Amino acid sequence: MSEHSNESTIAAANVALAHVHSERLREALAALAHFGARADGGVARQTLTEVDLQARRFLIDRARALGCTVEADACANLFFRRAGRTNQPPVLTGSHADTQPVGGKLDGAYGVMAGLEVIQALNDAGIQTERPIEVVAWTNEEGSRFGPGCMGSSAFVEPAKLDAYRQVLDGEKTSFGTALDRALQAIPDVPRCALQRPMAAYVELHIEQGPVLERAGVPLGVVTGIQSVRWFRVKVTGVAAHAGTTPMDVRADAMAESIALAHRLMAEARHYEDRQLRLTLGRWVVAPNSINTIAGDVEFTVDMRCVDGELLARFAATLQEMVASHAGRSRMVLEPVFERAPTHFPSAMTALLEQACASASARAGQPAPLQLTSGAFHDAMYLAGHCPSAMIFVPSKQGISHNAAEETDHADLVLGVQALAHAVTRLAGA
Ligand code: HGY
Ligand code: MN
Ligand code: MN
Repeated sequence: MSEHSNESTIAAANVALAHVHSERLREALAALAHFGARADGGVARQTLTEVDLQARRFLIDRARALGCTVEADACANLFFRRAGRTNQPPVLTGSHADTQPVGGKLDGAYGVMAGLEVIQALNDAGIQTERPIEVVAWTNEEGSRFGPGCMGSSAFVEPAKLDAYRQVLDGEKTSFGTALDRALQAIPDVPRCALQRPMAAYVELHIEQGPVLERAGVPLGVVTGIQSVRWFRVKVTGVAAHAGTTPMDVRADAMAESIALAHRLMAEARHYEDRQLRLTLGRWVVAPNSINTIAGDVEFTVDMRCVDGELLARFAATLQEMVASHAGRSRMVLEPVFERAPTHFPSAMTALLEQACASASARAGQPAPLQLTSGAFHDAMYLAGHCPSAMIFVPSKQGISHNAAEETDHADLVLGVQALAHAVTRLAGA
């Protein structure tokens, strides 16, 4: 990793840090949150929906107003580029602009707007870096409308994945490929760039989405890695029948048999709570979904995570065994959706972020940064396989995220962007 420790670069990094503008950041976050704004203060901006396309246009216009050139790759990842003195592989920062169905204003959006704020700070400071700097808005990090998550970043790193992603259908039977083509057609003024372009390094700034930093009273976290994750769909096919006339002993009740499996799985997960295994059965689709008809079809999702990748593999095997040995009248099928082993960021990157966070914290009279592992997955888990990568976290109030109430103190948001400005300037060289 080519990081620059010469005097002039460190001086420039501190100047860039000092040019981060608090009220400009506040306005930028509010402006992006407008797209898909909900009455409860949350944001509904699922990937490649109309409001997401409008938000993309907003980001393109805003980046161009900062003097950036804009490109999009075949997975509609948007890249906002600030030229450097040379055309060496750029330093990449950014995150995702898509949200959960009921998301907050900051998950992903913060990292994208922080990257644009770093560019504005460098512009204001009149700093020209050696390497170009690019800010990325990844497509479909959340994986809620189209599974799996991180389609944009994983296709960027492993282009062979894109063909299969294009076939994935959402709940309205729209394919990801159709939505993707529509998104690319909506930006005819944005030239195409290749997937898998060489990058010098990747730094992602994100909210923690958990309670660790807030409990520690520390405003900045250096993320050393991301826990492993596996997603599955369970499809249970029974026989829809009359709720009143059908005796219990002849039913092929897809809901009763799904609930039985869910209970067994939750009970099994409780054996590993001390090992930080986490299990979520977040989405249930029931047909015909009527109060007085026995469920004929149930599909539910399984999200399992653990810092210990081997333990997670054993737990996944337990689920597979439970489904394989299912003896009810309904048919039960288990479909893997995606899996990612634990991610470990290189110590050279975490050390550089540690210095950047320490500079920002010291300047603000705040405690030194904390090192932690991310419970949430992020695009950085794929970029780590492409270039030296790492992440910076700021606290989430009460650890809440994937919820309209998601919030972070503005002073902490500013501190995170200052640390990012320092780190990106160091990596790009000045
Ligand atoms: O699910 C996740 O961990 C991410 O927030 N999409
Ligand atoms: Mn996120
Ligand atoms: Mn998220």
